[in-house]
Amino acid sequence: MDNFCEKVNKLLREHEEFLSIKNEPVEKTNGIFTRFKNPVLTAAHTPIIWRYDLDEKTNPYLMERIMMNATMNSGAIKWNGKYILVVRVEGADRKSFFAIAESPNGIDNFRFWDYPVTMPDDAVPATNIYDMRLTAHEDGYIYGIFCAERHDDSAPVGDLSAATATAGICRTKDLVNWERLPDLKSKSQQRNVVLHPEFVDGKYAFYTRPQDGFIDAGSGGGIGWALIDDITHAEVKEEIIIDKRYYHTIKEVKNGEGPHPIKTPKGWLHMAHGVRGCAAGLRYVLYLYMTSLEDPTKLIASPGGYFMVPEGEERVGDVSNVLFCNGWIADEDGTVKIYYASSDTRMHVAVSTVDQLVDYCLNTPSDGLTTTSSVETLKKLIDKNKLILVK
Ligand code: M1P
Repeated sequence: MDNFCEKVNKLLREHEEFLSIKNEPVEKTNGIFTRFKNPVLTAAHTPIIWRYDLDEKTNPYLMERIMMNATMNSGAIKWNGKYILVVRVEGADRKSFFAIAESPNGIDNFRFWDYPVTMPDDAVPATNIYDMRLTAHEDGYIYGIFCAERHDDSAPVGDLSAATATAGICRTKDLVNWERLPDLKSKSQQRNVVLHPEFVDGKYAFYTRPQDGFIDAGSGGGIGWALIDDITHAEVKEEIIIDKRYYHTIKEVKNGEGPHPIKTPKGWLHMAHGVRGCAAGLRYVLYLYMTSLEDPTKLIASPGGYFMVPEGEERVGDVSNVLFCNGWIADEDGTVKIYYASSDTRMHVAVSTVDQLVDYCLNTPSDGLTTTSSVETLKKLIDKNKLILVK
């Protein structure tokens, strides 16, 4: 075998060994969820055939021709017994695209399908698309709602950073062929839009995140809710805020719905991200909340503070100090696999159960919004524990 051929074989062999590494739970847990030692997907997990030209004539140095920068914010679904992530892959050219990775157990051995998703354009093509939330809706389709980003042509000439965020809508029955529907019409810009899995009052229901600008949530108020008459021409006519932002909390600057909520006997279980500002920049953490089964707009549990924050190497990346989750999978046995990205760079999994997450939501004290209230809450727990310890 010639030298080039040997080099290619080595590359493929080493990549396969890397993809096959078993993931292990970390021993320390807080009783709420368990993290795993290795990220489930990094840029290095993307296929060799995406990155290298394997033809000696055109790539004699066996260089990476198309570099991949990150694998992040992924939608998730269980499909034909496999754990599927619709990954936001970002190339070295800063363009994000969707690609599907599947695993037999949801915690390791994720492998990308050979080709990325070919997403049809809307009438006005987007420059960048990302952060898909997947919903297997009761109408029989799997929907993907994602952010479609375009240059803001109303910005002053020369401002090449000004952008607009709109919710793109697509659907599929096989995860291969995607039908693009018109983008969501809304008075404000929108990101972090998610489709509820059931009809509500016979309509499609969307979690929204109205925002004043591309970055600023501004007067947006928090996570919204809108009923849509026709998903093939989706328009937000009325929007109410169901999970508000508050001063001096983990979601002071902005928040956004994660994946669609999980239906539990005690209510809809939601994952979201909350953002606060500090001298180091924005800090994105994950939090949970619950809404009523009878009225999904009614908040029934709002545990105070965060559920999960960036830890260790998760804290550092392209956009540091960020955890972001737009995919989780609840298995038939009640296990929940939470797929979260750290610092806009890599994907991880954490494992919990519906029972644990619901217990966390219903029994974690809510945020009293002042130090006095937090101290009183803490004292109550200490009093209770001291009584138990003297027994
Ligand atoms: O960089 C952190 C996140 O910022 C945005 O989220 P949000 O709209 O809530 O601020 C998104 O661009 C997201 O992709 C990114 O991870």
